[in-house]
Amino acid sequence: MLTKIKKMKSRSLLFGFFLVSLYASPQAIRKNFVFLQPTDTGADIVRKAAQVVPSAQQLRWQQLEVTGFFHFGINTFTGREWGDGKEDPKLFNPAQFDARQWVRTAKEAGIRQVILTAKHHDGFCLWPTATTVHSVKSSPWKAGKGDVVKEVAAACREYQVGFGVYLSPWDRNAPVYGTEEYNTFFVSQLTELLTDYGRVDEVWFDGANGEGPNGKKQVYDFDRWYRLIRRLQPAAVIAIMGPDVRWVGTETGYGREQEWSVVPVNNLDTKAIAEKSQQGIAFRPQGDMRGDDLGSREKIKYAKGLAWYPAETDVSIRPGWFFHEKENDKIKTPEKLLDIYYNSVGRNGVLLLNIPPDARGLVHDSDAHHLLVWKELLDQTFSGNLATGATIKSENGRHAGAMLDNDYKSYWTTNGKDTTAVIEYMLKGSKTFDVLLLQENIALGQRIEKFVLEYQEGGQWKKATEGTTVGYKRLLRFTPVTAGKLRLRILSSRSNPTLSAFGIYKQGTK
Ligand code: FUL
Repeated sequence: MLTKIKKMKSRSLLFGFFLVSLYASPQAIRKNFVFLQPTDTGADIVRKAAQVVPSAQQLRWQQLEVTGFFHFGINTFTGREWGDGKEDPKLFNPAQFDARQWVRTAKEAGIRQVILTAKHHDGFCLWPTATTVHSVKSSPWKAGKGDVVKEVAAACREYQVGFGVYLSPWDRNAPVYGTEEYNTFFVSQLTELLTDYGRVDEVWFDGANGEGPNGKKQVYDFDRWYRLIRRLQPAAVIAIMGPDVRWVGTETGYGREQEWSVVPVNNLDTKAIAEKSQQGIAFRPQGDMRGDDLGSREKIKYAKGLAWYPAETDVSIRPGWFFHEKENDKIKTPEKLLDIYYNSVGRNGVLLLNIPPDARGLVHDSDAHHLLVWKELLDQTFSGNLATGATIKSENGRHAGAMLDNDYKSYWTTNGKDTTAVIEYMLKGSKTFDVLLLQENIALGQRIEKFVLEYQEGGQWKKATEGTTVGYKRLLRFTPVTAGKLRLRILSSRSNPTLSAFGIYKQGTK
């Protein structure tokens, strides 16, 4: 518990510094950050907020929706969650290791990208690095000739699943940890990972550090690391202690009810941006990333700048991040995973679900089973949109059909400067449903602030559900409703609202 609290503290301290990347393309007009001026009125700020858009990497990442984590390493063999770096590499010996089974299982569960813990806090490297002997090279596994990173990367290519690496900044084994030399050591490790294994889609930097009061203090040269990543893997997003993706703030799998991808940053520095933009790297603003509300009008009104910094919701399928035999009966049920899905993906976040392979080097059967049943539950609900074929009436809007065409890029929006709208749907007959799906076209920003879904019964409009933010995806569950006529009222938006998708579904029916 104490370690957890320490960890949270150090993490939130580190979270005081979060970062914003510059838009890669120099021609791009819209950016993923904006400065606010002291002379800006409330209306100016709201307008500017609506113009902040994701970078190309951020947009691609958001559309993945469900991603996976593989926590695997020396802890898998010691039963610990945080190794101390003194473990004997000889303990590492996954006799039935099969990276293809991991990735195949993930893919079957609907996971579109996975991140491997190439090095956790214990410093043990899952690839035969030249930087230390504390690696698979010193283990009996494949007589020291194995390479977990290589096999996972190859399996990802085979199954067309994105590939990411977790490289823990905190290293309890490296003798140079706590000195400037560590930054160079870390750069060498990153360079190996980013050059020897093909395309890398995500680099995950953990904020955890449990050194305690007498522990080693390390100043991480994040700027140097980001520069390297941008140069070697320009398509990758840098997550958590990085400029592109923000930690949602908990490890429960539940995001915020109101989740804004545009959040305030309070130390945007024009000079630093001008210098660093030439090198095409990231800059480092500050702000709180853990409150209940990060981006409402109230929150952005005193900001110095705003940035697109979307939430990643990480959670483990088991109580721990690493595999422990004794937790085999504590695997999250498919129903729990479903609830997590609604509260992460359905709340404008990307789900990062951890599936820790066991000491054999395989995803355990029970985890695999829960994942597959979870996927089935999702498919049962989401494979058929009950609004398909509806006739849509939107007096002050255009391209209404785009909401139902299964093409994210096409979208409905309002005419002129209208920020509110009423959209009516005449369904193809009467339908029973209990889930609403909405998607804004975030390539144009996140705008919707308040909406209500109503249905007609006996000539009266009745409320089915309501919400605040939408963002990339919003899912809401409610008591089943049977109706043939619906209307969505957008009550407030920061600029012309957009909708790429509108869906209604009945839980548990194909
Ligand atoms: C935390 C780490 O301390 C855990 O071990 C795990 O890797 C989790 C995803 O992040 O900060």
